[in-house]
Amino acid sequence: MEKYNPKKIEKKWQAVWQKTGLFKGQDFAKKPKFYCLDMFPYPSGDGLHMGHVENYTGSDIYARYLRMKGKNVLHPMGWDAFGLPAENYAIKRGTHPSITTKKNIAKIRQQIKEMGFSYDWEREINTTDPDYYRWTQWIFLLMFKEGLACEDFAPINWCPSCKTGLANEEVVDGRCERCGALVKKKKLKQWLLKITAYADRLLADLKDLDWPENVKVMQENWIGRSEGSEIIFKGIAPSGEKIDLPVFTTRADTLFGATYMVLAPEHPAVKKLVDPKYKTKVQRYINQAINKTDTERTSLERKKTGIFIGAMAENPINGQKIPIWISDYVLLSYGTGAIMAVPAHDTRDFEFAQKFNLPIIEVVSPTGRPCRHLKEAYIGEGKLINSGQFNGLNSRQAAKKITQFLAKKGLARFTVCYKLRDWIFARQRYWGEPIPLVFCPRCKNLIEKSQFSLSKLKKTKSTELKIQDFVFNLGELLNPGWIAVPEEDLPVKLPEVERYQPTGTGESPLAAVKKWVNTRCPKCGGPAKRETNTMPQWAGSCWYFLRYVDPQNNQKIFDEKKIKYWLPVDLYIGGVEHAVLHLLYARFWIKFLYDKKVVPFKEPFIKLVNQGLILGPDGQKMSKSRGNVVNPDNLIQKYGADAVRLYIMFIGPFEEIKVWDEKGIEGVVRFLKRVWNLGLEIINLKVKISSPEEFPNPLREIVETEVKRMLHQTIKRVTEDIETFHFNTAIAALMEYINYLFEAKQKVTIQEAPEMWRENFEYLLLLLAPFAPHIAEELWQRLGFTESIFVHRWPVFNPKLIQEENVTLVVQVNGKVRDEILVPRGISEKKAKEIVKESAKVQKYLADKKIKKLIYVKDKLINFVVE
Ligand code: ANZ
Ligand code: ZN
Repeated sequence: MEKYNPKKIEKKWQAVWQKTGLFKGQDFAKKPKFYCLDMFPYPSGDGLHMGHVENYTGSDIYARYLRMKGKNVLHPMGWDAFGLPAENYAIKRGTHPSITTKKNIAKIRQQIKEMGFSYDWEREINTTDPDYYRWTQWIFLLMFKEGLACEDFAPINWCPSCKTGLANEEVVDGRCERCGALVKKKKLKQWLLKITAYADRLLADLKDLDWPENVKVMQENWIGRSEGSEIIFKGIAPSGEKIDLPVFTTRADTLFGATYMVLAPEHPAVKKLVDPKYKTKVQRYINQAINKTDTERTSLERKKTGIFIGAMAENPINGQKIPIWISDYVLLSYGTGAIMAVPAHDTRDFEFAQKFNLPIIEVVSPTGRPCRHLKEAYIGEGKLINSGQFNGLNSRQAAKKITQFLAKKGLARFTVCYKLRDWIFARQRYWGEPIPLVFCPRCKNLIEKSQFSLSKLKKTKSTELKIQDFVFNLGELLNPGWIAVPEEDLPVKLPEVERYQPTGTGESPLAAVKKWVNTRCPKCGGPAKRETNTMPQWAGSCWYFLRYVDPQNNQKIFDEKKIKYWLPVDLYIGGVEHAVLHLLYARFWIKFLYDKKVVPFKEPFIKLVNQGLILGPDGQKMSKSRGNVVNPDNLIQKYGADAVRLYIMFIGPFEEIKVWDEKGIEGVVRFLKRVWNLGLEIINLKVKISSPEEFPNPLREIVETEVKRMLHQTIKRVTEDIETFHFNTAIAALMEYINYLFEAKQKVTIQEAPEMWRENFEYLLLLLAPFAPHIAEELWQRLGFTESIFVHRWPVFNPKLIQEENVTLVVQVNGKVRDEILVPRGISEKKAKEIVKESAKVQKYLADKKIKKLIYVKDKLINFVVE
């Protein structure tokens, strides 16, 4: 018999599917639409890794399943090709990133095609294509014109190895998310996108999303909303002048316990307050602190450092004078950059007070009585003590009352703080979208001389202002000199350069391309210079899922009708590592585009599923340096794509961590061979349809019903398991089913009942098709079907047919058999008792008798012991 040979069939079907356009999403089709999206890969030089294979196999099963369920499925693929990973790879190779990127894309595309994924390739996009990034720039300008992009000179995260600034989201435990180098602080000119303006909505709308709980929690924590109070302390300068020092606290109830204040070292008030005698020492401390990253500064393990600045502050609640310190554990960028320190009730303050011998006053007690010797901060809530008129109140009431009390004097207010910072949106690197702005000194002059004011502009409800002959948008007014490139001049193309390596000076390599940099101001025509920073790698992925619906449109970003038909994304599958990067940024852009009426929905991804990490055979994270990376190419070569697909789904639950074990793949291959062999047996049977009379077989009827029941149970299991992403158990069900068929074949041969066998086998193929599409399609068409198996409808199970079978229960009274009754399998003792008592034969022996004891052996026997 012909052997199962995936090499022979897989390529063939991939070509046929492609040619017949089987997986095209049909714009505006009447069928219900389903947008099934994968996180698109960046084209790394190492090609596809197992995480991709897992991700894309899962979504492919789902997409193929939904098509068979009658949905119009959009399932596209593209390349996230700008950014650090692609560029770092090119630098290492010494080859221009535009070349390596093209090569890497070609390689990954081929690997993906070899896996037989059902993408609609006509919709392929590439974020480095000028026809694509034209629209990335267009969205950026939309934000700029709304005043959501601002130039800033604050110290930012700087990766000394990648030689670029990084967003906070790209710094993980103080290290560069890409290369792992320790991140430093560096003062640089930056573009910020005001994601903080959307903090509340990004938080509130999480509740409507069908996302894994842990991802929602990560976003929640990242946004970090804190309700509290701002309370104004008065700092006393050496001159005697009093300076307002607002603090942010979530525990206004502890105000009487504030025994000192701490300002962030870079706090602007420090200069005014510092006692001249302390100046040199203070300056030395400040210089040290500003080079440290926020993570380093706030790390709980680090020993606290700090210094008294020689000035006192007044506590507004009781006028008490307390010393003012500076310490790097207070961050300038959070709250007000200053805190009231309450060592009795805050762990960090406690440690600090102990180290520097500062007083500790207990003001909250769980019992309402003071605890004489505090060994650590009591951070819980309780009753107020040592707090004047507020004694006896519980913490929450007290926080409210104290804030209200001070608010009357204008010394406090309720407020909300966020951990979320604005998105640092400029990279000093070559391989990214150019930021479509130019700097014009003449326009800068015009704007600055005009003395325009934002509040006046707001009153006119306009975001534009005419100054002399020129109309400036809000972005231009807020960033004097920066002029938006007109829409019709987009894209601002990335110039071809020979030197693309980062300079490390804080300037992008583009700055050296004088011919490109020097240009004319689109507004006044004067000499101007282009912005030379590029966008971060996350820009292109903020909106790529919109472009898939209309990838070739060269008039508009997309056709609104297509967006309305396909979006939002119904299912998004990808790795959990994007929980606060890509997924937060994309939500932000969509909310902005919604506000601008560019898209008609507020959230891009309705349902999110994260595939679980696949560990190397050694149980460690797969990495090149560990040498435990499994290469999909070799596996496809050796076993075929269907086997790889099945295996990677079979090793464990889709959403959980799994360990790679190549031995398991043999089992999957055995399964495919059994399917193949059974199929050929059925297909090759050349006899005419036989009648039951021809082969009298007493088992035939029983086997037929049993096989049918098993089939319908399998349909139910596989369907439900696909719906819930339990692909591993779906495959297990298919394996059990085929084993069952092989057993049944011993009882009733294919020759004896060719019709039954054929029918059952057709169902098996339909159920197998989403998982192992090539073998299913091959056998399907060999069975004589002329249309693809994927246009055939998904089987529906008949609930009547899978009902649990009945068993015969032997009924005894005092050990004597009185009846045998058919009952559903597995019923409880109580239920059995009820059913059995109905029997007249049994009733006779039980009438008026008291039951002393009941013995029940499930599915077998019930024995009443009566007096
Ligand atoms: C007094 C106090 C007493 C505080 C107490 C806590 C416990 P979350 O919940 O994270 O918002 N804080 C405020 N601004 C800070 C800054 N810029 N750098 C470092 N720490 C800062 O934390 C709010 C609390 O963190 C605030 O409440 C403040 O300490 C501190 F028993 O104020 B608390
Ligand atoms: Zn100008």
